[in-house]
Amino acid sequence: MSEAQCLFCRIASGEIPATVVFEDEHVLAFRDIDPKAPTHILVIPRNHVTSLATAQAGHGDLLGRILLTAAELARAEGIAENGYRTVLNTGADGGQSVHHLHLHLLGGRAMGWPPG
Ligand code: DGP
Repeated sequence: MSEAQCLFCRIASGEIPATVVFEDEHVLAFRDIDPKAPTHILVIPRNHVTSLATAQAGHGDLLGRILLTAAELARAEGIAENGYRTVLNTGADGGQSVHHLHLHLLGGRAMGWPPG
């Protein structure tokens, strides 16, 4: 799929609307359209990276920004004290359905383990 057709690239460009909760020049965070917990936010890089499997050493700073954005949003959502789950689904067996790297921030309820 070309980046022009990528769903999350289109959300990052503003072409497709989303409930954006944070954005800067590097990352965008918006509410998942099909939430699996009271708080379910996706944190994505603005520029296209297909998955963690295709990330390069040069993406290290960006990946750190994504994680730290999730931690900051957890505080803002009031879920940091009780805890939360951060998930990067990667590839077919990982359950990745949108092929633009995204970190799920899930919280507001107790999570089970192991995941399905
Ligand atoms: P994954 O299965 O890990 O690739 O997660 C993709 C997530 O993206 C899934 O939880 C649903 C969400 N999603 C899919 N399409 C849209 C959309 O158009 N808008 C928003 N906000 N979320 C979407």
